[in-house]
Amino acid sequence: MLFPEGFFYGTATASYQIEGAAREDGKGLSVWDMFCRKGRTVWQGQSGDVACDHYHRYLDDIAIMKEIGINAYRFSISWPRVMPGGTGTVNEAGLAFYDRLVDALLEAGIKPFCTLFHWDYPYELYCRGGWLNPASSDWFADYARVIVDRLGDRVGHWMTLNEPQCFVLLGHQTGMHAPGDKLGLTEVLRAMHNALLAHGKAAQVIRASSKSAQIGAAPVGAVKMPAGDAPQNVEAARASMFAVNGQDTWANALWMDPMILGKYPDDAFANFGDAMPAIHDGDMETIAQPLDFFGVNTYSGGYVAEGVDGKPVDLPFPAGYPITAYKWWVTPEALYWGPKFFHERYKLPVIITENGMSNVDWVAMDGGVHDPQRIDYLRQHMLQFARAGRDGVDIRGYFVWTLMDNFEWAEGFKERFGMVHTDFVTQARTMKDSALWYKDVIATKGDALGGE
Ligand code: IFM
Repeated sequence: MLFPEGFFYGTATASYQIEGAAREDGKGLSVWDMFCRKGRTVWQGQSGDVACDHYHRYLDDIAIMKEIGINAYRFSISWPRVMPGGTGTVNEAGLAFYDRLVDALLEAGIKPFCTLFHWDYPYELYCRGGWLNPASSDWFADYARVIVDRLGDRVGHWMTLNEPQCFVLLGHQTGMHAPGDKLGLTEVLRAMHNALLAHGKAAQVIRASSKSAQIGAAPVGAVKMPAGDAPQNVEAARASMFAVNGQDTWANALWMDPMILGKYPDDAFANFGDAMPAIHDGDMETIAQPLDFFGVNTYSGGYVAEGVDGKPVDLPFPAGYPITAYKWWVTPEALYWGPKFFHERYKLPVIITENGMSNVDWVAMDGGVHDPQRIDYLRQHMLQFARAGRDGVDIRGYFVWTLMDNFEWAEGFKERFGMVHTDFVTQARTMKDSALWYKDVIATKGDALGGE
């Protein structure tokens, strides 16, 4: 068997990318609502106002998941839908939506994996300083408590933050994502520290409510792979994967070491100097709550070899190397080396909380949506993940990003990552060939993947 008994064959989505209903039932504004209105921030001026209209069509979407045979669904909660101002008043209508969603998932035999935060930050809190405000982690803990109190009797798997690297760095350093700020390093690292504190405090809230809850996060996993299996290149890739080079704020260890090992890496202090955030007594203990799994979103990796000076060097990709529609390198081995290195360092069971690709898909003359590249991409990545499992990595689940084509942030609806095609004019859903293929993979418990 390629995958262990009880393996989660899942798919993942995020609230702002699919729900729509941006102004309904008392929902508050998020930074993404505001960012999309700014103009020239998102491809073709698009927004998630309607997106996949999942808020109204969730039952149909769950029926599609059931048809595919998915046994776990990772979704996120829109914080301002539940708490329009970010703190204080709870919007019962918004909360009730997630109640219905969870009930319908369970009814369909699908385990709910709930992500507390996938980027749609309450605009009201942004106006109060957002992630730079020292109270921001407490705001998040209060919000987490509302969600856990309501859904904790039925949701067993939780992720605190989705890709904190993205919402902190793309949102506050490069300005490519909401809220669109371009702050200096000191402020950016302060936002990082507050987000990490938010993770820790939310994990405490979940644990206090249920000892058996399975808690993790879903950071970006930037994977380094050795060029060939030569031991010195494997060592170079391992070292590179956890190094903080120069001013690289994306470095894995900068985000993951605090969460799991309870400290920022030494090279972060050496490289960032006094831009590193003030660390108050107890902060690192708060951030490093015991976790039950290492969730990680991985799409691609880079090759590394040992250089002449013995240090790791990043290798360029050869001309014509495979890329996705989004122009991301196709490197299936990332799902072998990534889980292997993360498991060695953090010693937690690994769940791939996102993996997938954008493709140029449309409904063909025969009515189908033919996406052989996606099938091949998913197949190769799943096989590499299974290989990590054979090599001793405790692999627990794999979530395809994503169920259906949706709002791909600054790229609008241009990048189609779904296994299900969405017609954004009619909201018609069409299962792509990859959905039918995944159905087969799940029904055969991975056997349909064949060999490497
Ligand atoms: O669509 C995003 C998702 O929201 C976070 N991870 C990467 C995906 C593809 O870009």
